[in-house]
Amino acid sequence: MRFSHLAMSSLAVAALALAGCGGDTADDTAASDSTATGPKVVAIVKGEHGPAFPDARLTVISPAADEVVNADSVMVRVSLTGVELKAPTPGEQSKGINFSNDGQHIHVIIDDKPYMAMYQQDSFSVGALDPGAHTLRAFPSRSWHESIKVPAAFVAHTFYVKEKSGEPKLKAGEPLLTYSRPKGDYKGDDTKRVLLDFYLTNAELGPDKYKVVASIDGEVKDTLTEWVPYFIEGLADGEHTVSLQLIGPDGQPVPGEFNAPRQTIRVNPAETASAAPATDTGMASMGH
Ligand SMILES: [Cu+2]
Repeated sequence: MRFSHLAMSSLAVAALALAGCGGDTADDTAASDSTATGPKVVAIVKGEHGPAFPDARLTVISPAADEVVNADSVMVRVSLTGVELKAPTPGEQSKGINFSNDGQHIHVIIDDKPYMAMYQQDSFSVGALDPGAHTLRAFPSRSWHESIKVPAAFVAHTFYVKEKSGEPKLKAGEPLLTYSRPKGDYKGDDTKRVLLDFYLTNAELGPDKYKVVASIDGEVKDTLTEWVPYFIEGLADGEHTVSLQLIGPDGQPVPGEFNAPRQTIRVNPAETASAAPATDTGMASMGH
């Protein structure tokens, strides 16, 4: 037992060493087929749905649709049933991916920013926002940040700060792609399998239907035709951009403010490194 354990450890160390050296050239990521699995090849691997929450239902009480908020700090208040906030999701320890020690939570997205994690139903501040129109999107997630893909648990609407000005960016009934993960910083073992997860509204994925093209560091990695969680493997240390593009059944990009989201993440950032890009700060530090 002892020897085999040691052998496994050595292998793991060797794999880490391989992953750590070289591989900075963009060219070695050209293999987009998932059969290539060297440590330097970035691949997107299809995952399985986590435990189901068929009764999940989320209502955003405030800011309500079209509400004009007259406060310096916007407070979010929701009603969530069918998902217990702060409870661990069964299986979180064995998935080998990052999860929140604080359990199940709600992903709250303002405009096109990275989500903020909300662990309570009220008194959640999303900070100060510019006057005018904003978009709020919210949905519950398992402790490992996989969205609960139940239509009644997803909310998206426009609200206003201080004044009813600006053009609402959400169009009712139109296909909507909502980026959720990956987000922020990943460290240690959490870097081996990084959850790629999004929410889809008014669009069904399929080979002859809508699709999501996923790119990493500007290179197309996969065309996703199933609405399931995915995992990114083989990410080298450093900063990476993850971008998604919703494609219509006609093969063309789907118009819409939110249908080509992009976020920057960091893998094993040096402790002394400067903060992530401005769009990510604050959100990332609010954690999980
Ligand atoms: Cu989360």
